Amino acid sequence: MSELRHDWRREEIEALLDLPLNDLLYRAHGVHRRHHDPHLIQTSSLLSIKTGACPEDCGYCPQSAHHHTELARERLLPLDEVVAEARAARERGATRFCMGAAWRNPTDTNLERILPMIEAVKDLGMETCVTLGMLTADQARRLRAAGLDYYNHNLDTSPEFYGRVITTRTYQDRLETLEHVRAAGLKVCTGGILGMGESRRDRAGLLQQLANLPRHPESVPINNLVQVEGTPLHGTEPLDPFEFVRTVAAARIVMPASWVRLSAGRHDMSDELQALCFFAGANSIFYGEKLLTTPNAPADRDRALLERLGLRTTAGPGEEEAVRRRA
Ligand code: SAM
Ligand code: DTB
Ligand code: SF4
Repeated sequence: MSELRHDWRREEIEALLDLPLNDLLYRAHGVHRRHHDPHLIQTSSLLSIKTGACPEDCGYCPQSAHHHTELARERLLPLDEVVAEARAARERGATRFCMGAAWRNPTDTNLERILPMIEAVKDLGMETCVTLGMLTADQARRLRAAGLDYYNHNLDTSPEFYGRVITTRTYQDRLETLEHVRAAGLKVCTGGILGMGESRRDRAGLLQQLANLPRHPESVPINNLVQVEGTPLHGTEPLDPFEFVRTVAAARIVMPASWVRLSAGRHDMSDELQALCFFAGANSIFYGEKLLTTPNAPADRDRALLERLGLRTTAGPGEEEAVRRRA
């Protein structure tokens, strides 16, 4: 469809973010309805399969070995524990299971242990997603061969602001991992974090990078910074919630067919703010009591919220594909 563009100029996206809120919401919701069923929300559950002691220095992250947080580190979980968690998530109604590891990149030995996890979760009839850090082209192909559906690797912010948040790997490193993921035939999940002290121009820069990838990511997580004591970004001035909504709306406009996920930060968002984000085009959430290491919105609160808003969750990968085909 002609609305799918890959030549967004930063100024155009800034102009969207600058619109009066009602104009921006009206436009985003129109795009949303042309490409998606506006009553459907996709649900993913997260599990940290290897926690803490990460060599990277991401300023937002409680798992970095560079920061002094309360977090207890954990080795890679055994296969049976992972499968038990996936089964529990399926019983709660999640259709995708995302496994995250606090690595700079997996070694080939690490990867050998991840492949059976992917196969076992697939056998439960769930979609699979992993986020393991940087990947080589060959590692991406091996993950695909094991049946992996999605790889999550975030650009996090604009190229200019990036160096203020992370120094141990470059923006280009991240783009290269995304290329390997795409080339292997995996679906791409990539987005960013808002509320790190970045400017509106930085938020436009992040969206520009995402939308101008050779193909739009299938899934775009928009996280609101979860401030954890001991991390360098703890104490950052919180983002105006309307600025968060604006960014979700602009993401919907520049990536019309992607699933935009209202990701970290929902725990502290009001029901009304979340409803506004769904109107602006968010149609996916993390579901379950925990993100990787921090609390998520409780599942019963989410169920009640979706019901109050007349929203329903996707029944599984089949329905998500059908929706995508209509896009
Ligand atoms: N270590 C791997 C990596 O960074 O690629 C995978 C796990 S990492 C925790 C996955 C993503 O979680 C990060 O890219 C970041 O966008 C998000 N994240 C981490 N800490 C966060 C926080 N405190 N608030 C919001 N998002 C966060
Ligand atoms: C993403 O964009 N957000 C998720 C997932 N991808 C892996 C992670 C959020 C982590 C929030 C902080 C924590 O719980 O450790
Ligand atoms: Fe490590 Fe990922 Fe956290 Fe960065 S975001 S410190 S790479 S776990």
